[in-house]
Amino acid sequence: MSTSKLFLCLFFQFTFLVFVFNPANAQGLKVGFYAKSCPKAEAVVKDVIHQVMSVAPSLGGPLLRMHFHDCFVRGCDGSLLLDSPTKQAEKDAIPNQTLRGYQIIDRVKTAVEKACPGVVSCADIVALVARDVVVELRGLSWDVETGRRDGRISNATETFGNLIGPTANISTLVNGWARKGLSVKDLVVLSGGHTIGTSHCSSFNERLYNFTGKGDADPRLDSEYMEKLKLKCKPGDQKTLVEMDPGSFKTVDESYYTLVSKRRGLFQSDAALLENKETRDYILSQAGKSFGSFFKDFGVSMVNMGRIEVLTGKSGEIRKVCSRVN
Ligand code: HEM
Ligand SMILES: *[C@@H]1O[C@H](CO)[C@@H](O)[C@H](O)[C@H]1NC(C)=O
Ligand SMILES: *[C@@H]1O[C@H](CO)[C@@H](O)[C@H](O)[C@H]1NC(C)=O
Ligand SMILES: *[C@@H]1O[C@H](CO)[C@@H](O)[C@H](O)[C@H]1NC(C)=O
Ligand SMILES: CC(=O)N[C@H]1CO[C@H](CO)[C@@H](O)[C@@H]1O
Repeated sequence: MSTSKLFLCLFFQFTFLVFVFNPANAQGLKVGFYAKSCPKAEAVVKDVIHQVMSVAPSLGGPLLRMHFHDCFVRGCDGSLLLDSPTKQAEKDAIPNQTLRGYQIIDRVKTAVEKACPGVVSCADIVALVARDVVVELRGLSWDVETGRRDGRISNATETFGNLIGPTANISTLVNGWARKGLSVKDLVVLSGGHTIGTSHCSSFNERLYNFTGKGDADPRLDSEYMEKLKLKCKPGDQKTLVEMDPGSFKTVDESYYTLVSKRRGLFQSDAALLENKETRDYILSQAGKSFGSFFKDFGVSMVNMGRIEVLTGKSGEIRKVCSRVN
């Protein structure tokens, strides 16, 4: 074999290997996207989140939820983080009024910018932060795909119809998730995010006091649990916070499924998961199991969610400051 032939052969073998083993997915994301351009990126994020969570673990809930709200409106492009002088950005829309923790994302961004200016997107920071808070709250880690770029548009109106509210029934939930390329399994697994965090009474008050507009209660809610909730949430209460997974709202565990199986899910959208065979079977399979598949499933579904309508390659930009476009 001549040298040139040998080279050609090696070249083909090499391209073949790259082709087969390049871990980039169809959307252009891959695990370790910053390995060369900013090798410290993930460690810096983890470090800041570790510090934050050691003093304020209750920020875990809103920081996990942030990735969900970002991804469902205009894809995981950091558009949720943009400020609007006229209050018409995603973060100004009603479902976002209960979000918080933007200052933590800014803090992470500042630290990352210090290590490698202009390299790491805000959209990726939100995805990495979601993983790191779950790990801090004793969940299982997963590899986060990175390479997202930041969008330049944020529009409050787009929040409606894309983000599904807590009164949604099972068909609205399944269809809404399918529109984002997510499966019924992703729906039931990611609803398990409600194993941490708190909710305002206003997000479920009608289930206690005015379910069909006739001063009645939601019959799907366990009556003993309802009485407990009524002690905390008075009619019309907009402000009080309740733990979504009482007793372990700062721990990622399977108890969300135990609660839902006992008709103690907080939202109608949680209760609705008992009304579809696949979601119901999953709930029953995890309820009461301290080492069920949920822990691993969660990472898999988070990766799926993190792929929604992403901007990669030359689209979008790498924002310098997460709350405004460059
Ligand atoms: C299935 C559709 C979903 C609906 C209808 C829904 C709805 C809600 C609502 C109404 C709240 C309470 C907000 C408040 O009153 O303060 C909440 C909180 C929360 N949600 Fe969801 N959610 C859904 C899916 C998800 C997903 C996919 C995740 C993440 C994987 C998630 C994570 C959270 C977390 C962590 C909180 C607590 C936030 C805090 O502590 O401030 N949710 N959700
Ligand atoms: C925001 O989105 C709505 C609904 O898609 C659209 O009608 C409106 O023109 C958009 N606003 C801006 C400022 O782009
Ligand atoms: C679910 O809710 C949607 C929207 O509110 C409604 O159009 C639909 O009829 C409901 N489906 C069921 C099965 O109740
Ligand atoms: C219950 O809902 C109905 C219909 O939406 C409304 O007219 C009524 O004022 C509500 N009652 C209370 C106590 O909020
Ligand atoms: C956290 C945050 O930015 N919340 C905003 C949500 O939207 C309302 C208005 O619609 C703002 O007042 C909040 O500041």
